[in-house]
Amino acid sequence: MAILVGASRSPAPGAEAIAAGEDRRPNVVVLMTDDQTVADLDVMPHVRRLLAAAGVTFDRSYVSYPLCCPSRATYLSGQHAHNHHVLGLYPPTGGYGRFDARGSLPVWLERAGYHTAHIGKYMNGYGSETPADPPPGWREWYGAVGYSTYRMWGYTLNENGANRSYGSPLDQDPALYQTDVLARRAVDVIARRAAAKDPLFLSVAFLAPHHEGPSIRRFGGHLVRPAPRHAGRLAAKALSLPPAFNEVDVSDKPSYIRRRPPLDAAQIDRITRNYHDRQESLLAVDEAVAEIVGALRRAGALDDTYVVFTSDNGYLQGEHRVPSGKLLPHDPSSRVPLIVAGRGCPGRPGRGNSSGTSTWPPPSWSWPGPRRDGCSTGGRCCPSRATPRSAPGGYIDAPRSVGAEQHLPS
Ligand SMILES: [Ca+2]
Ligand SMILES: [Ca+2]
Repeated sequence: MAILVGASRSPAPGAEAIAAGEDRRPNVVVLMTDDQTVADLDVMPHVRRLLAAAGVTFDRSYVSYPLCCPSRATYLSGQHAHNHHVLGLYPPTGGYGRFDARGSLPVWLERAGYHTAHIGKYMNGYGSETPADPPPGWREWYGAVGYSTYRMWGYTLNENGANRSYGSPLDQDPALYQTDVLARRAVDVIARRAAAKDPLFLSVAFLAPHHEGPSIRRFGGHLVRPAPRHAGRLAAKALSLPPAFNEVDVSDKPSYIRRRPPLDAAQIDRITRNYHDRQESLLAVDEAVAEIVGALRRAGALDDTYVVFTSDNGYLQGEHRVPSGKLLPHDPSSRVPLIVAGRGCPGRPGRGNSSGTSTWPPPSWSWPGPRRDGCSTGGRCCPSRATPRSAPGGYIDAPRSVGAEQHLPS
């Protein structure tokens, strides 16, 4: 990331230029999906054409803790979980209430003069275990509230301090599909702010392809509902079968993999149906990306904007005999898409490594202004208060001890 921004043709302006009213710092738009794998990009032609082909694709981007809340806390703090202390999804060891948002990315960027806006999912427990108040640092806030986050219809957004509900869970009004509503809000923010004097930091967090809540799944029999216009679109698609799928020889794996029997036909059938649901839900995200890039272009701001596309964690779908889930350190769980498009990024399939959300914020964002408080992921300035056990035999016990046991793969 540092190389990309540093490669910009236009040098970052100095403090003198900003003081003189000539702020040419770039906009940054981060588009984050939830539980998306790298392989899922094959159903996202707009992402591939508008972002990957115009930017750099990091093909080995791994998150350090592949679970929503700890990974998003890392994205917002630049710290590993043993430093930001969000060790799971729920109190007392995890959740939004555990996160010290006073020292986080939007705070640093706002302090540096950025117009900051967040749309969509934030961190688990926001608005359920804590009040639904706009967190520090966000000048515009449209955060998904509590468990309603996990409904494509019938969800609530806290809009700059006031809760607003969209539809009802089982009434699938095409106009109120969550992904589309988030995209329209993003387009609105871009139209108002992308060409403004202050640079824009826009964070858009989509629920797709994460599963919806259990009652929704029971009602319709789908893991996650696509936009009505995409229902059934991928029903005939063959399941992806990477070499790790239903791994034959697991003698090289830790005990929690070795003790799993091979997947049976019923499990593979369920994995296939879930695979179709997840990828169909991503079709609306792909269209949202086209809308967002189009809005930047219309605003005349595309050349002054870095667009980042990534996911908070990946997902297992039969790899290493695990039918579904994340949290484990293995590749499809910990590996995420990471694409950066913008000024100075080569318009060709790039290659690079990244440590995923823990690279945030990129060190080069220190052009005059944003300052991270505290330590970085690699620094030694913050002693660890809680070091998760990471020995192969003990790994599976660490999530249990921090309240994430319900997210262990099934
Ligand atoms: Ca996630
Ligand atoms: Ca093996």
